[in-house]
Amino acid sequence: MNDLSRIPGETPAWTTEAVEALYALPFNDLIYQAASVHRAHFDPNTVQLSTLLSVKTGGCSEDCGYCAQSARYDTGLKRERLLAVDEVVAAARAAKESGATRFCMGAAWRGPKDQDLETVAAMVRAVKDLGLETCVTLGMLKPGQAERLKAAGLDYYNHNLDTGSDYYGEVVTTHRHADRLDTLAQVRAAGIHVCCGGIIGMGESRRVRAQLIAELASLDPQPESVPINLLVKIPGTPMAARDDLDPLEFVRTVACARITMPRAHVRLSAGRRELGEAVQALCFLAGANSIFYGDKLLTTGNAEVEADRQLFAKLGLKPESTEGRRCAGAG
Ligand code: SAM
Ligand code: DTB
Ligand code: SF4
Repeated sequence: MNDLSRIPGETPAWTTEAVEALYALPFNDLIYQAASVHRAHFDPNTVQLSTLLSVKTGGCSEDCGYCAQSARYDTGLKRERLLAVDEVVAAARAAKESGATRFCMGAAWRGPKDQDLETVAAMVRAVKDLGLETCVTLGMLKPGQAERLKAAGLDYYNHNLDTGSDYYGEVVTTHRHADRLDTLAQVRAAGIHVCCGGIIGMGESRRVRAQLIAELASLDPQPESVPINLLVKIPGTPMAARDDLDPLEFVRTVACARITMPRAHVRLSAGRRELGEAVQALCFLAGANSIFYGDKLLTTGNAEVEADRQLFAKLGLKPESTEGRRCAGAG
């Protein structure tokens, strides 16, 4: 089941039970196994840097129970129109100067209207022209839209499974887990790399976390990027008062993602600042090799760039260059 020689297209499905068995290992054994898989596929001291920008903020029709941007909850967030292309280019240029290699543009939509997609396609072209990898997350796609994004030069589409399929209905009711799979299939068919992960700490059981990892690892081909988000509790949302997750359970989740998806970039995403330096260091040991980098996520704060530089110096980590990765041949 954890044969390191698996090749894309021949991925055996991971079962929830098999991932639960990983979670149940003694912590040191789990981390050792994850670190070994990490070293077999990547330079363990290199971390890929992606910077986020919300290009259309707030007012979303969907009811995702964790989200600051749903119009259904009073989160105090100010709605904003779709940004202009030059505003996005300025932010992307700054991200590149800080050392990011990928620029991820997020929109608070159920899915894009064709007219808005044209503007996003222009953003993708312009960001790509700066020499950055491009990523967008726009919600559910309709037939033909993924092809238009691909033609604009899109490298990655982020669309998370978010939680195990058994728990999905507890988190969102305005779309279904199957809708997420449908958009992911369209992204793949258009030849765009898949960025797909989830959120933990939403009150789900360990079994649900194991199901999420198994369902991500069973996507065929597996996602090239896997963001692991820790719930950021947004006042006004139904999840504002969820209990804190044990940080070691977050580390275990990272390790399970690394073991089951050996070639993926596993990204420490939302909630990273709240983990603190020592837990982040454990996550890097457990196989995380990507972060969201920049002082802001979409609507909430992220670890400060200066703090990340100091952490990298303390741990001897270096940022990944796009060139280095091409040589390594990983996504
Ligand atoms: N509307 C699009 C969608 O739902 O795919 C794109 C934007 S949405 C904000 C992107 C992802 O951010 C979500 O799928 C979720 O995994 C993550 N996210 C959003 N709010 C979060 C929160 N409060 N805590 C942790 N992760 C969050
Ligand atoms: C992902 O998995 N996490 C990012 C990105 N993909 C789009 C978003 C995190 C959002 C955190 C809450 C906020 O800032 O609104
Ligand atoms: Fe938030 Fe995306 Fe859900 Fe809209 S679809 S509420 S932006 S997570």
